Amino acid sequence: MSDKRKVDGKSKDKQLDEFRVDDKGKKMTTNQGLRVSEDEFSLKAGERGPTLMEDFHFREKMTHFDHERIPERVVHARGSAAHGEFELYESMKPYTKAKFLQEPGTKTPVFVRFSTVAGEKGSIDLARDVRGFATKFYTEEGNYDLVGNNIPIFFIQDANKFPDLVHAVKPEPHNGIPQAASAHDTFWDFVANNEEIAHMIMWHMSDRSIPRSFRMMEGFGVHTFRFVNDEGKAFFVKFHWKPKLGVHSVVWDEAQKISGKNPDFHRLDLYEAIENGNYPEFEFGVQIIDEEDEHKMDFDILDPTKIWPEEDVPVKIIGKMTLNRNIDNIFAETEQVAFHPGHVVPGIDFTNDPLLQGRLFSYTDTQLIRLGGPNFHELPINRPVCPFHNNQREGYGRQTINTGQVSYHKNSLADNTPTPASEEEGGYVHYPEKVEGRKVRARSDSFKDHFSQAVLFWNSMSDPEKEHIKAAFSFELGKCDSKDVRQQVVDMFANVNLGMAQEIAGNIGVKEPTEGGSDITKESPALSQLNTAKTPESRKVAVLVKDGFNDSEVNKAVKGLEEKGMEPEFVSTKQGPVSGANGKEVEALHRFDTADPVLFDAVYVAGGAEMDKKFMQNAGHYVSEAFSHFKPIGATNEGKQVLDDAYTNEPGVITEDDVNRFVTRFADAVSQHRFWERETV
Ligand code: HDE
Repeated sequence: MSDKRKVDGKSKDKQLDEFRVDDKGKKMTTNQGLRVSEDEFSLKAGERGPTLMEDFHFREKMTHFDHERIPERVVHARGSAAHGEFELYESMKPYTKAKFLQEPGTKTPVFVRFSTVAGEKGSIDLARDVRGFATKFYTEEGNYDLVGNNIPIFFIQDANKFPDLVHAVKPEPHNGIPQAASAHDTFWDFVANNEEIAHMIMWHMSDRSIPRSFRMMEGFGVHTFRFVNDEGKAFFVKFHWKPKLGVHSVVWDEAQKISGKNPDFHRLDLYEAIENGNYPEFEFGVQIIDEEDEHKMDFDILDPTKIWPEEDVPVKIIGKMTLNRNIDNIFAETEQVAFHPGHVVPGIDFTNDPLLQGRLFSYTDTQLIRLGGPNFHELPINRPVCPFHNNQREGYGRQTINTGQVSYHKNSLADNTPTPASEEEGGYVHYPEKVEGRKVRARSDSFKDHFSQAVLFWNSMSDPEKEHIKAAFSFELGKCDSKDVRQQVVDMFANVNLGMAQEIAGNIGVKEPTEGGSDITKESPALSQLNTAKTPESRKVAVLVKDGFNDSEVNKAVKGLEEKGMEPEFVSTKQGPVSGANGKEVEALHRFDTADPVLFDAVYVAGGAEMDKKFMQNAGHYVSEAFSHFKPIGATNEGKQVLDDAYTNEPGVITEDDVNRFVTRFADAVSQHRFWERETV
């Protein structure tokens, strides 16, 4: 086995190949390889008699089934994953000796698992929640895991509080309600009693927590880490993933409807994008602060509730990750993958962020219960692509057959092997940071400012984003039974913005706070999603079509949309062929009732001469729903009859008979993502 493991760093796929099994066309056997003659009926004493203990096939099959479940992750249980590769643009040699960050052009295989946090494994994708963004780099020096989120900060400052936070957000223990939702008393009670959470809650109430797609969200390492170069010099570093498609979100009403219409919306979006060759791409960025400048910011850089504003510390883009292969098996890969912030390589090190320090314990601990023992590194998805040798032995499910008599160090019988490697030979040496202090259970004074960056975040939002934040607070608190909790939260957030808190108070039936506000005026434009990348690529367009449609024009329009990178899909009253006026057919992939406007980015009403009442009603619903979610709407030919006067001249509504002009204008509208102007209309 050790030889087979010696594949180079680019061959994770080849390595996984050794474990892939295609059962199609094969004879059925037991797990012992014995051919099975009958798989429908158990072995009985007489056709109507009892089943016999002797039936080893039944026993094996049923036992395996009975043991199919493993404990789901205590957080981030709901996940969707893909394979890909990371390519370095720019050498990081001046800052880190990590081998995969030295030579521009170096490619490293990766496996990425996206997740929600609070919901159980089978819960909805569109919950208002933080998204996990965990990346395993299979480097030549061992696996490096960047276990991040789509929000750059965290709820708490010290790992000791993590179980409390998670207990508060999970379904309440007395009745198990609500699933995958923070809109309930215990979560907001925790918020009101833990002010360090203020900044994170602003992000949680923003559009960031209802992403349009995993492909359209940023990723962040959250903590401050260390880069260490080959001269032993260290730098503070924060990690970023920037999606090439920009950062985009859905609206809350839409999110709730998607949860019913397609609870697997994000999982399917990721899967389909990769199947269709729309490979998700994320650029990798680093923010670097010299060690000497550790105390130069107006906050403590070890505090995980703080960002380093990009305008103050620019994000240097150093590479790109492309997700280009779907998983083969969700259990073997997505479920069994084991991430750990402590999986590092030489040149990447930790800081004393007390949240990070606690995570360094928790992740291995959780894998032991989840994956049933200490050998989870041997599972195909977790194996490094470089060889691994040590004196660890035995344990549940051990696969490696270590040969030889010796399993200890130091030894003379095996000539002291396996031998620790020196730093020059690639041995990991912890950064020799000087630390001294008294043992205390305390929060550093430098961690006590909980509101400045919450204000910075609020100041940086555009008007529509501010409206969404107020609406989200009002929704979430509106679901809390305890008026006292609602009041406490509103009073707390008056520290961020008095007007915001007063408006929320007015919505949720509690007293308007009279004191609060902040004189901080600083903004960070990078925080607003309105300043993100915009493209029509890979956007899904519902093309509403009916028999008798203008086939030459509509086909040209649809082809034009495809050429601009969009994914048009025909929707009609019936699935199957729809005939154009000149006899050309298109295939309706969906009926109105098997799809829904919330599952598309835009609606194009092509219509047709044979539009009947059913078509008009359903198409009218598509248009009004898309309109109320601020989506682009287009209509040509007969389709224009579906759009009544209410839509004329509204932003993002395009009616146009010239096909070329229609395609250009519609593509531009789709790239805008949403027309928030309508919200204020
Ligand atoms: Fe996690 N976290 N976490 N977390 N976390 C887990 O590990 C934990 C934190 C994150 O797709 C668990 O394997 C503690 C921050 C992701 O498999 C567990 C603390 C960030 C994933 C755990 C944190 C994360 C996890 C559950 C506070 C962003 C999913 C199952 C100190 C930087 C990884 C597992 C995947 C999963 C513990 C806080 C991200 C229990 C104790 C901050 C993306 O070990």
